Amino acid sequence: MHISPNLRRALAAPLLILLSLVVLTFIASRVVGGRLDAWDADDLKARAGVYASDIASAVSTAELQGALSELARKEPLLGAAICGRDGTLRAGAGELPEDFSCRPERLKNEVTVDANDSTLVLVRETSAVETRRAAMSRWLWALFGIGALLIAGATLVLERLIEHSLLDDLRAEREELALDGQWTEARLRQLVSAQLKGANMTIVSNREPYIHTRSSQTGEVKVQHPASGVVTAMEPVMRACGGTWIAQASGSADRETADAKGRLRVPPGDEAYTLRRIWLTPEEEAGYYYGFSNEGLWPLCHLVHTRPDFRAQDFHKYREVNERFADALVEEVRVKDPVVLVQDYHYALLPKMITDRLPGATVVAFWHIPWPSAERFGICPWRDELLEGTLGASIVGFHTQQHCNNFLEACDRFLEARLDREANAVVRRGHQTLVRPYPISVEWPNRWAQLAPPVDECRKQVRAELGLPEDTLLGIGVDRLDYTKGFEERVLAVERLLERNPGLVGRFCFVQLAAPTRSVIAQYKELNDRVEKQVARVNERFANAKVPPLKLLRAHHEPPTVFKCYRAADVCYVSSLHDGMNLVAKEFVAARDDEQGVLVLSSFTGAARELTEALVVNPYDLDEAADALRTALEMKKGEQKGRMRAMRSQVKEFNVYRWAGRMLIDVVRQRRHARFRPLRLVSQAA
Ligand code: ADQ
Repeated sequence: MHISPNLRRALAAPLLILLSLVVLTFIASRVVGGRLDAWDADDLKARAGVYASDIASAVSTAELQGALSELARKEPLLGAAICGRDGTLRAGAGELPEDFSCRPERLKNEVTVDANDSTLVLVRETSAVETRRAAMSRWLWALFGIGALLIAGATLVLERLIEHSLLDDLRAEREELALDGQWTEARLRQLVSAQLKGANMTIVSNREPYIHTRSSQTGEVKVQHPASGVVTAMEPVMRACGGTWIAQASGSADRETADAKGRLRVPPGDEAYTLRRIWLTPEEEAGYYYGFSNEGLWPLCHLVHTRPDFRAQDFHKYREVNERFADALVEEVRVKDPVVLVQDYHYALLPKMITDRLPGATVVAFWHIPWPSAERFGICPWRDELLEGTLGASIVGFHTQQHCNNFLEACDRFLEARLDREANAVVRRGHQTLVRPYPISVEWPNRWAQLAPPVDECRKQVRAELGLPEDTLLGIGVDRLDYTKGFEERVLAVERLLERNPGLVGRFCFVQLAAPTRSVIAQYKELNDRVEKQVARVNERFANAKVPPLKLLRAHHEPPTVFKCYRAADVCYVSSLHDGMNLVAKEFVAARDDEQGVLVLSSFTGAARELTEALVVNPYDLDEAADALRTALEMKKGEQKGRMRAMRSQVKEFNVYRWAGRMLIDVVRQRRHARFRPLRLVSQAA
């Protein structure tokens, strides 16, 4: 008969218990039987003591015989005898066995009592004792048998229960740490509460998620959502996970809406986490933010032919501000081993500063912009310090594998560090940093898309608000006014489109929402002027009273307006010259639940690797870009639907919850490894 290993394992414990109880019962019946016998003999001996004195006082043989007969009659005896010290039989009564002898070596099983110069010998009737002994044995076997069965059964059940609950735990953990399936806000929240409970999730970023501003006209305080990819991605994650977000204060009413420490609960009206604001002095902001971050690191990391400016005083301010954020973080976290998500290039030094202060912290440093090649990175005078600071993290994340490779290459080239190519990690002074690609995304389902009016209404409203006829073909661009976003190339592509397709003049308008950004930096001011002039020139060249070729709306727009524009457009053009991911492309896809609209996407964005159904172009190649715009405007509805549907399923599956989930699963694993580090066995010298 074949018995499966599982069944064999399950039966082993109960069988062992059964076997042990059989042995125990056998020993118990022997011991208890012996004891019963001894008690019986002792009892008889005690009672015989009374007769022994009569026997001792008997003077005649008849008296002796009479006393013995009396004894044999009253007690359960076969017979009784009086033996002399010399081993002779002096008198006997009852039915003494034939082979009875008074010799002391033969008196083993009989009960003997001293009676003066003789010994009273009692030969017991053993059948009653035997019967009692057998009954006792039966009871014992029955009792132990029932007990054994009960214990074995209970063990079996208990074993199963424990196994099931362990399996359930393991299954739950495996499910929580698995990536497949749809990621939602609830699933992310569940992961955090089950695996990172009490880990005090804290985010540090430059941009704050909610800016309070007081209107100079009405005096009213308004909440603004900043135009920032970092905020777009991190805000839904924080809403799901809770915790604290530490960021630079930036609004005119920020101080009055926070407590004395700069804390407030957000989102307003639907409070889910704490925002801790930090106010920087104008000198700090000039050196850390405008100087080193945006005139040094930003152009260093983007291949856009803008020369980085490195000034020592800026770097010192950058270091000081990183220290200030590290101090604030220590103030905010209440545990020794928090999980800290450090966002972007403004805080390259922060991971090490945090782990110096809180060695138990798990720091993830996510770099939202590209990481340049080692050659390019090497021109930064503080490259070693930046790398060392970043390597204070347990995990360093980028959008693409290429950026990871560039980072690993820089560590290899500029630091004394070991690259673990198999684990994709850098090991320096015993500290391991994993380097991983985590392509960022947008929330799905997207709340702004859900709140927006139906597409037809959006089309009508936007055209009416822009003063355009209802049948105008509409192109849309949504960006911060940054030189990495390819504004000039976009305007030139529209110009080339109209040049090559004169029939579109008066029918097509490209609307650009451009949020002013970093306008104190010279290159940004110059870009602003150049774009303005170019737009004016193209509008003049293809002048049309009803439909100008370009509309530049230079302002920050709140998400409902941005999403209305996405839904109203026929084509969205993302022309970044170099971009980590570019969330505008993914937002456009998320906004189009009507499965219409075409995305023309620069191949120099991280998004182009995922959204392969977009019309992917080189934005420097104006002919290619113009052709793609024309193809988009002429594309049949069926093809639009096919492409949009494929992109929507990609963004739905790889949404921002999955992005955060992947990162946090790696955090859970890292923390587990840190807790159970392999033991280093050192051979002891004799
Ligand atoms: P950004 O450079 O800010 O992000 P992006 O990813 O496109 O670029 O995100 C921009 C966000 O700002 C979007 O949510 C968009 O809707 C919003 N926005 C843009 N213009 C706006 C306007 N005029 N008014 C209002 N809102 C506007 C950085 C990196 C990117 C990376 C993200 C996230 O540069 O490469 O994708 O972080 O990691």
